[in-house]
Amino acid sequence: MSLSMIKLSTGALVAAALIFGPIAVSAADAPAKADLKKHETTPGAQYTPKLDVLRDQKVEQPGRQPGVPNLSAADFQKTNQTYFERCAGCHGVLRKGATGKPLTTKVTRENGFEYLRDFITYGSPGGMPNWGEGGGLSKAEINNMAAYLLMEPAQPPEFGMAAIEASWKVHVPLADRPSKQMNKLDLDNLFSVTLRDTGQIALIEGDSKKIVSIIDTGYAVHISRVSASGRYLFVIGRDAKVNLIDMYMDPPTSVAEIKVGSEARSVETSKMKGWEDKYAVAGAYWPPQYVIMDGDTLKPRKVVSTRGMTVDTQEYHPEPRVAAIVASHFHPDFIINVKETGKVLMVDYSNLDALNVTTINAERFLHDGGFDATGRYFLVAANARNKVVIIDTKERKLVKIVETGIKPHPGRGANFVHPKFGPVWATSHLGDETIALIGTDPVKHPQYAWKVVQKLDGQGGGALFVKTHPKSKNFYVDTPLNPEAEVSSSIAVFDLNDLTKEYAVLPIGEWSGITEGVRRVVQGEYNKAGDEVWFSVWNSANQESAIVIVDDKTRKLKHVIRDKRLVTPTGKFNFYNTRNDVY
Ligand code: DHE
Repeated sequence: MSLSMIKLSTGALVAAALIFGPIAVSAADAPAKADLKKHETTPGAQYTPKLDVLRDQKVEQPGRQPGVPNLSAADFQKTNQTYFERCAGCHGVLRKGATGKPLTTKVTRENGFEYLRDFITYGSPGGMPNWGEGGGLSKAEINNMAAYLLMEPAQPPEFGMAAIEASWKVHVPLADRPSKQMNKLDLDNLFSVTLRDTGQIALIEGDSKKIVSIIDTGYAVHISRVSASGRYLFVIGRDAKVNLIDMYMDPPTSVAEIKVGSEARSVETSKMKGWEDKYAVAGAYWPPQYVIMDGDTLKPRKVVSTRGMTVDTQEYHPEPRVAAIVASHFHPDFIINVKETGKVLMVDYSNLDALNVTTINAERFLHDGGFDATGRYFLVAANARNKVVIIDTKERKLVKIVETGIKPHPGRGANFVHPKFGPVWATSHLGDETIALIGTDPVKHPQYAWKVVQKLDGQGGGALFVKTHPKSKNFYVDTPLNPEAEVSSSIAVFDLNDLTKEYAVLPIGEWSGITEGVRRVVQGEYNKAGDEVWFSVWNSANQESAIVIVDDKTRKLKHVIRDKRLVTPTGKFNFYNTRNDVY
């Protein structure tokens, strides 16, 4: 029995042995020390969800149980915040495990307080950071966390239809909206730019490169999508707030908003012929659910839980998060990727009262993806499984699951015609320097279809997004999470005419003219014509950021947008390319 003394709440020393009962751990049982350097510099480790919105929700403290420690109400809420922010991304809100191990009380109580404390302090070579040794948690915080993990998990509130409806606001009713475009903007060549840390988007004109409007949206806004007609822009924040922006108004205005949960990342709108602009859908991380809404008002129609069995072990998972969502061009389907259970749901929205869902068993940890050039096949990364899943959206079936590299992260991927292998779709990787090209033409190039036909070597790991355009002969790969400053602030560009040639490096960070900060260069996005490509130079909120525009033909600097309103620009969504799935 351990006799160590631990501080469970400010000023209170408690004998661990008295509280926890039989916890026998000797120093020799403590886990091996993590290689802190390795963890800090592993880009994949920096790229796990942080439930920083959920963090601020009050949760109910579990009642006392014999043999289990208690924390003061203040320490419990504070520790819960830390858990949601730093641990839940890997271990799950309800601690059932995701990419990290389960931390259910069955597991934690078996291991005991001291083991947990040491594990949190020192981490493990398996990927657990060492929070105690320069990892940002004090001894008292670690003790509280070890005690917290011995308690039953705290469950944040659900967010059902009553809460969703209560959050729904129509700022401009349909009757008060114009029937035609009232502004002079070239809507097709406009960009919606995420201003991550101000919870806003900037609308930037493609031709003049001028910021025409800054619109308040959700907290730590994540992505934008454009309705099939091009009239409506949908923006989702990490706080699960969806804003509907009417681009016909002068100026474009947020005409409705809604919250679909407490934490979310994805939104999409119906694109099937005959269903254009009819519905929108948003997927939540917490609670695990998706919500179908009217496309012109966001009136919530249907909320559906994604809780269920995992594809592999077929065990119940209580919090499978909704990752990427795309809209089918072949059926009135939303294609909804459920992360922790590894299922792709093809949700037929043609009859919301008898929802027909084709559930495709894919692979766990689905994250992001996009269509092939024909729009028929959808390729999505199961990043923690190093695989890409291919779905035939016409036949509503799984085509193949292929291994690509360590932690594929394609964004929506990039499509081009390879001189030897025909049409391919590309993904970069968070965990290695390779870019995998997958053949996508089963008709004219069946021998290459759904295989990794070639791997290119890029600048390094920490890549998030690849980009090209049907009219371009360039293929760009970013590396914003690479630990080397030179690599994270530049872009590799390959020549599609000759992929045996070494890539060229464009020093985008330097071109921005900004000298402060890490200047991470992230997410290339083409203009409508496909003759220029825009990159974000992403600094922290109190530093200057910029957008650097490259002339695609010459690969030379064309323009830099520097403006004090451009705070933490990350994703950029060209209206034409986004609504037509051009990438
Ligand atoms: Fe993203 C897309 C989730 C961190 C910028 N991001 C997506 C999608 C998901 C997702 C599920 C796909 C949406 C879709 O297609 O419907 N992102 C997450 C996370 O869980 C994660 C890892 C951590 C978190 O807590 O949010 C995360 N993402 C980031 C960033 O740190 C990035 C680089 C900067 C930012 O703005 O926060 C970032 N994510 C993006 C961008 C896209 C995206 C720009 C859309 C890319 C595209 O071209 O479609």
